[in-house]
Amino acid sequence: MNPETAASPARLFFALWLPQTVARQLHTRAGGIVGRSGGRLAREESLHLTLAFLGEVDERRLPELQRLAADLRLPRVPVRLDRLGFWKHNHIVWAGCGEAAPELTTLAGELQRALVAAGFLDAERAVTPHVTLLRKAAHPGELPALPAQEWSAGELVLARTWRTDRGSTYEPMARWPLQ
Ligand code: 2AM
Repeated sequence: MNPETAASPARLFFALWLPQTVARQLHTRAGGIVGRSGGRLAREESLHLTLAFLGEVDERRLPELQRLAADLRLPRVPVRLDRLGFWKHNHIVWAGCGEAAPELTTLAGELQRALVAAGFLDAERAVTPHVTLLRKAAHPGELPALPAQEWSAGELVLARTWRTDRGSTYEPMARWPLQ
């Protein structure tokens, strides 16, 4: 095991991963903001939109979790990110959308319902769809407009995160197609 991860067990979450072209666009834009805001740029390859955060899961329950995800069988999700924003309470700069597609709300809702029923989550939580671009940022001032970034998400991803000295690391573990 990587010594950096030994002291902090993996925590799991479900997400939509960004296509490479969109991730590159957003990472480049975030690179243009960090000079004003400071903070830590999320790595281009780890950019994602979280649907449900589970925290630590006993690895003996992983097969059950994987079956749960495989049984969902939900449609592809159109995603449109068209604005940049800053949240003071957690110091992140994000890309998000005015209104989430109903397919995204349905996917997050069905997923969370199944996770609650199986005891992986205490309660459902409303999802505010966003992609975190910068962490530990100060107020960046007025943010530039974001030309809409649109794609059709075709995979539900189970990923893990762990904290290291250099921030959090995110790694996809399993994927299921959305049709
Ligand atoms: P964030 O980007 O808004 O910080 C992996 O940590 C992902 O799960 C991140 O996208 C993070 O959202 C989200 N996350 C982390 N801790 C969470 C929590 N306690 N509740 C909800 N989402 C969380």
